Amino acid sequence: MLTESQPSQTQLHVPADSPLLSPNFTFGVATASFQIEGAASERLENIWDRFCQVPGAIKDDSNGLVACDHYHLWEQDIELIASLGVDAYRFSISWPRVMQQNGQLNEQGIRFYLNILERLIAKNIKPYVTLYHWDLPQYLEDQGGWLNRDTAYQFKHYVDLVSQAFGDRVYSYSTLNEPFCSAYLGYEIGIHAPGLKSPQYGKKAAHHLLLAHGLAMQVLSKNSPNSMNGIVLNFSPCHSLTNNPQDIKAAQLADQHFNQWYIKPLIEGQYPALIDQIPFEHKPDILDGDMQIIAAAMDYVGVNYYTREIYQTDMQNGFEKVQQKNLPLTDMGWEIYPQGLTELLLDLHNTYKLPPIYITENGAAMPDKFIDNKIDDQERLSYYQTHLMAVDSAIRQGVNIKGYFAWSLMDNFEWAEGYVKRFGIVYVDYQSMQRTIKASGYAYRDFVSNRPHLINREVV
Ligand code: IFM
Repeated sequence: MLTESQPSQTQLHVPADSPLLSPNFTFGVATASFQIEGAASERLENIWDRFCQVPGAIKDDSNGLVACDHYHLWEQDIELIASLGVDAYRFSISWPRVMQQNGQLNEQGIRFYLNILERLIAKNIKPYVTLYHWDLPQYLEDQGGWLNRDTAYQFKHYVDLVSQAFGDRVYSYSTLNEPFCSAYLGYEIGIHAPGLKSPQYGKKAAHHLLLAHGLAMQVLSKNSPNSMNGIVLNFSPCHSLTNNPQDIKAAQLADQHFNQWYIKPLIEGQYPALIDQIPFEHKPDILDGDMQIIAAAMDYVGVNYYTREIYQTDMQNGFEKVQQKNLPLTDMGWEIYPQGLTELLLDLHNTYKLPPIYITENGAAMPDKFIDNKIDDQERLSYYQTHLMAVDSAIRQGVNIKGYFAWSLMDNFEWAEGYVKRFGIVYVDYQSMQRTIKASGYAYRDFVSNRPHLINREVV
């Protein structure tokens, strides 16, 4: 199922003294359950199954019923990961696959993940497990989803059972992936599942997600004290279109809403000052003790970075996103802006007392061309090159960054964009399910496999 022809390629490279070459720096690849697994009939319905049925919700009218069929092809996919020579694999657990509606474990679902964990460990690949990457069981959405405080406690229960079942097999747990996307895209502007649209919903859903994170951290510190436990957040630096003070203020406001709203409560136990400015109906329902739960100590923070955003002032909302012309863009229409990653990491480092950082996602969708059994994706390769150098630069300036994960291992279901946008360093033919390593995948493999400590180990 894996085509072997290797295209001519540019290599990834960093200076010989780069901190990225340290034996303690982890390189990995990442995926998420709904985006790759398929086998929807073997689990409970989730909010994305339902959302995919809404006409027009998904650009190509597709769904996750089969996806990359990883549920059946997991063994060859782990071979593929091993062939890339990476240290770690970040993947997510499908809550509706491992739990039944009666609150008990689904043993078949647990077995699926135990097999994966055990095979990864046997191959010396560290499992980085995400506990929630957006696929909420639909029956919980029917009870209010993340607008219902009880969902946070349901999450705690699921994490309790799953972490006991996984024992000591997991190297790192992340409670949530990108709560901003779940809350804002899912409940405020409705372009992600469950597709609700109200300015009153976003921050209420976000609070329950953050509470769920804090409750899960309590469980993990009990059930899995030896794993590294934390959360994964996405950030886009917010720049102002002009130096005009109103545009600068607009960019700062957007930053409070989209970035600081998530990291500040986690690290400092309080929301940004913006909370005093938003209308009462938009405010989250914060109960006594919530902020202490949310601010549980973490072993690391995962940072997902793709692009920056540019804002100008807007009379109605205070800020408005601007799409500038003639900027280099990925296939998602996102600006390629590697210096934004260094800037973001330095800002986080200078603003907060953070635990170590992992870059848990970084990568690009590009219009891949499959020619002569090869995908010569030089633009993606160049994206990785410049972003790796951005990480190198941040570490040299004092930021404690411990690892980097390419998003994604393979092309997959890109949410509202369906299967049209391809983020993989491995190409997936959705008819045959054949996987083909792209030029970027070969370059990533060569880069991680040729790190000095690995070469020296072979010589010895
Ligand atoms: O595909 C997604 C992933 O699920 C979460 N972070 C962003 C990626 C690209 O949009």
